[in-house]
Amino acid sequence: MNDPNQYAEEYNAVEKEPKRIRILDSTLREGEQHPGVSFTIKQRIQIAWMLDYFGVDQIEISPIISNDHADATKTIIKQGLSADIVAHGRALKEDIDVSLKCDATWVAAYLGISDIHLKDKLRISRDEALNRAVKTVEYAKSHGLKIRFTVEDGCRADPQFLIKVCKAIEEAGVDRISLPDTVGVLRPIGMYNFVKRVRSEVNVPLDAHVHNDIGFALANAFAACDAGADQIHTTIDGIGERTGIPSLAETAVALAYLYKSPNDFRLDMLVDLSRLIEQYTTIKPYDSKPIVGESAYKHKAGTHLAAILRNPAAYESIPPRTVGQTRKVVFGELAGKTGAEYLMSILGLEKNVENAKNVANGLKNLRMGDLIEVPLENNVERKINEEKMSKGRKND
Ligand code: HCA
Ligand code: CU
Repeated sequence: MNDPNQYAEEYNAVEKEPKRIRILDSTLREGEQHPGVSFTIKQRIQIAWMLDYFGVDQIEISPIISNDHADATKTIIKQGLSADIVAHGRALKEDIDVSLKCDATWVAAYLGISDIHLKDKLRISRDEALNRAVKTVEYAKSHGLKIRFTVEDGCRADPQFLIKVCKAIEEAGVDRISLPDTVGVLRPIGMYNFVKRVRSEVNVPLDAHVHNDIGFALANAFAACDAGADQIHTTIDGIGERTGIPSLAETAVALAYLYKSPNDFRLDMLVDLSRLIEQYTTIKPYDSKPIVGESAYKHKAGTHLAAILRNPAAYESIPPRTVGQTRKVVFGELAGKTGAEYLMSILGLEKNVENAKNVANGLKNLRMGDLIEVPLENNVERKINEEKMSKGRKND
């Protein structure tokens, strides 16, 4: 049999050479903007270590929030991790100075450029904003820093002004530009057009920072990459302001499996990373959350059970172990005869078609939903497969 995903992969393979998309993880900055989330210095350091070991390209943290944050930033920078540590702040000299005090080599500065941000938040004119953006980049460059500039709320800004700002900061030597959908109002093709517009006018590498207010964050991040961005902002479990941004797990798995981006991520850490954040925030990812949710690898319907007992790929896109998950079989009212047989084999009961039918009926009549959950490990899987093969397919 062919690779079960072969034809699907042919639909996905739109580019000749997959390009490498980078990840900036902002759990320590955007993530801390999620209601109820505040890490201790120690936790921030541990999260940074784990993110670095996982293999993200950049880790963002905001030293300007408090002395604690500055301490954490300084300590993390001292560790000499492989990932760049990006110190995030407003487009102000004083914020760059805080980052310099932390010995940052990479900084990010953000400035709202939409009319609503200029008028009702910053109370400055377009010219003042343009000037502030250029001055901030020049200031950072004069201190030997690498700087990313975020044109906050950029997709709601007058496109001509957006391009004017991007060109001016490129001229001033900016190293990256972050193009955000700050309030989550773009559909994927809209994000594509937004990024394409900037891409056609400047050569600076582009980041995609997209909010999930309507649930389009992940799709928009990848639409941005199709239009020329080469770095996606994520947080562990997608936590962030309001409904957050793309989750690290979903982004990294999509990059590896759907986009074939040549990264070197330790995907099997994804569940542990999620559990760590759950422990530090007490926010449990919802049950059906992709990759890390409790139900992401549970199989319940009898027809599904019957198929995955023969070949899990029938109902799984990627094997659970690759992301640090465990496959589970749920025995409930839907388990059917195959499920009942499997349950009996686990309990050490002799195989018997009549009894299996009775057990299946019993499960049905109990009507208690998910009665029992059992991890279906690979060795069990192998045993079942061997058994099946030796007996032929007479029960199919
Ligand atoms: C913020 C705004 C920001 C910045 C994004 C970025 C946004 O909360 O400070 O710096 O890339 O969503 O626009 O998170
Ligand atoms: Cu944001």
